[in-house]
Amino acid sequence: MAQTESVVNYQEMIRRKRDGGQLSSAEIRAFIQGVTLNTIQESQIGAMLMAMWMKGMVAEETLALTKEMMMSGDVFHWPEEWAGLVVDKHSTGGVGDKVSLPLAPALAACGCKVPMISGRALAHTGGTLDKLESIPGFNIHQTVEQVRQILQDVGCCIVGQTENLVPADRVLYALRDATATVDSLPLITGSIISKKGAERLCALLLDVKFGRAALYKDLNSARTLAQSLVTVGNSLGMKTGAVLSRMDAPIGHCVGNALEVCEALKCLKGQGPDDLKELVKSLGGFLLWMSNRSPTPERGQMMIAEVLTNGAALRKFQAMLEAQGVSTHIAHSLCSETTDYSKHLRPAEYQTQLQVLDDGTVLDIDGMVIATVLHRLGAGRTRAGESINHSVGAELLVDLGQQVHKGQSWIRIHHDCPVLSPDQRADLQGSLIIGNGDSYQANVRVVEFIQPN
Ligand code: IUR
Repeated sequence: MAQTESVVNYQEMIRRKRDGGQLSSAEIRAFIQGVTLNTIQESQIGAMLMAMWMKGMVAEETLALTKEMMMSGDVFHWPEEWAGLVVDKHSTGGVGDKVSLPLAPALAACGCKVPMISGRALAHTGGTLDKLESIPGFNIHQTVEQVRQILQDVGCCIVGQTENLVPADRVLYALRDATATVDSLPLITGSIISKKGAERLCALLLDVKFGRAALYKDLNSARTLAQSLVTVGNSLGMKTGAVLSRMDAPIGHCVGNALEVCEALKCLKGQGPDDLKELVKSLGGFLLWMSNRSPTPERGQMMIAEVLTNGAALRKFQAMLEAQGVSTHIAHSLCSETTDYSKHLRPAEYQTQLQVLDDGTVLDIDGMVIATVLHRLGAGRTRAGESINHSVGAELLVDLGQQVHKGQSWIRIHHDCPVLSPDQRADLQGSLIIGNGDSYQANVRVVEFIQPN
């Protein structure tokens, strides 16, 4: 990338944004070029991020920011015969969210090409890449050429951001974290959509979570983010839609990297918890419809259900594991009906079960509390680059709405330290809400769909 102007007055640009002015597309280009080429001081980037956070950005500025970020490095190019087939989804992050693992191969089994570029765990949210790395040999690092070859041979891959894909985001994201400017609508939009734009997708579905264990706690603010993402995605030429989905209790029964891989494999074998299956079918159905593979979202859901039960999605997952470095023996064993997962995914040293303290109905399970305890036990990371323990996790032994009695085990914690502390036990017990069954209302996860415009 060549800088268009030799001298850029960043100070003046920061002052104008600080004072509530609007930046032109040329100024935003100069700012992103400075970030990418390292010709702007880090203090100036931090100041600009704070000005953007405080004053916000109008739609034209957000679009220009996203476009310039997308063009700051490599963009994928696909063979012409894949026109209309290349799809992906992005989730804003949740607890127990292993949807990508069954969804990518299910879409591939329905004829799509899915170049899924995923992220790592940060704070309480899990990361798809960390989950997959609990499988021995799985290599998230694939070059642009390797991604193309895997899509040709298998139809889906799940990889990390390649070195030169949206390099501006790498710099900005780290500085947003350091300057308390992560939660800015235009900056989140630029970060998420620039990476998806660089994948050159024909259709993109965003799973924007709201609730206790989500970035946005209420439906309205999640909807505002979803609308911003959908608008900018469509302006960049991708057919972009969004679902708003509830993120209070964990998705499925398992939280923690290796345990979530086991649960995803069960889903691919036509088993697994209903809420996970529903999410995979819903998101997949919308994507098949958006990419004209099915006449309606409902028909798309049926297609996804079919490949989850007839083994086609499981065979794609097995092929993807092998293409990304897992030995044929391990990939085959994990994907067989009678596998003992603990032979390949290291179990934690200890397991502790906690018991229900009262008779009643399970009204709620606070996913945020469970994630926070697991984080402290080593399942998550606080800073980028920290290592994590793939074996730490939790299995829920009860469902929402279930009638339970005092003394019944409701959660099994997998941990490598010998005992849970009294605080950890108390926090976990506090996350289980037992009450009168008459007040229980079953909540669907997906509450709204925002159509491509
Ligand atoms: N995921 C991203 O890719 N970018 C962001 O800014 C956030 C989540 I928040």
